[in-house]
Amino acid sequence: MFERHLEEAAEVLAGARRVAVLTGAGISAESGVPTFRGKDGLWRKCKAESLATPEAFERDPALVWEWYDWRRSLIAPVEPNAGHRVLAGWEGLFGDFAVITQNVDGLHAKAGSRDIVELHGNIWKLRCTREGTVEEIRDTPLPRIPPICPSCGSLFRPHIVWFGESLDPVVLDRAYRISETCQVMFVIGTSSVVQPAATLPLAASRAGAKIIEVNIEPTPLTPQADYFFPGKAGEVLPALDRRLREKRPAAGIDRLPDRRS
Ligand code: BJW
Repeated sequence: MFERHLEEAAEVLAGARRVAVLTGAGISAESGVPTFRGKDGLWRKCKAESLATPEAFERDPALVWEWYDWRRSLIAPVEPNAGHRVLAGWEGLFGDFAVITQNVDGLHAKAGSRDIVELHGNIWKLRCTREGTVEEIRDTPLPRIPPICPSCGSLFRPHIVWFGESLDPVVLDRAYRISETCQVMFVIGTSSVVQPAATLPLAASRAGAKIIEVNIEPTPLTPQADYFFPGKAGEVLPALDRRLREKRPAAGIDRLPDRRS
């Protein structure tokens, strides 16, 4: 069954020109980055509301910054895994190919993906709470907690979307545009419970895209997916990649003009 579905999904992919991917924490799990939910998830050890909300930051900015410093120290030595690398390799295979990620770890870019939509921000960036200017974080741990904007003296905050905050409308618009114009959408390693990200595959499906889900366990999206591959992203994606590349000459995947721009 798994093998037959793999073959079918590779066939669907081989015939597609516009492919989108939505990723979540599960794709980075095999690199050693903890997920949020589940038995070893971050929210098991600390409450999301006490760290990942604007109210938590207002209450205790130093505590929130220490938590992000700790997370950066976990992520800094980590390398992308086979799942990230397959997606980076697919960028050259299709006319349109974009990775929409909920992850803030920067591993898709480290693997070589270039067209990345970061829905929830980036843990390697900070933003001035007054001026809104965004800067890269170069030092881990930070030399001063909480960090202060050198230009206006206000607090810097992590460039991350917390619960109760709206996503950047430009970023979200692009994510919807990609979702609504793709022919195939992969949904990889996300529990599909956080909005509005969880709506993107539904928008893609409504617009006629095939949905291919890869996760170690079923999610609320699974009943609506055309294919569900139960397994690790770092194993399923390379298996699919092998089949796709066998079909590629016959399927005639070309670089076609980008219809999205
Ligand atoms: C593997 C694997 C392997 C493991 N291979 N797979 C009621 C209805 C609708 C919406 C809301 C509602 N109540 C509140 C809301 C809004 C809220 C929301 O959706 N809450 C839900 C939890 C109910 N959303 C928001 O607040 C968003 N803003 C917004 O909606 O604004 C308007 C609004 C505000 C308020 C009310 C209503 C509207 C903002 C969301 C920001 C999310 N931010 C976070 C944390 C900050 C980032 C950080 O510090 O890192 O982003 S939350 C956290 O969840 C993080 C993630 O990006 C996000 C998604 O998690 P993800 O990636 O799915 O990870 P997990 O851990 O959940 O799942 C991992 C999966 O991988 C699992 O399925 C595993 O099985 C799998 N897996 N190993 C493949 N090897």
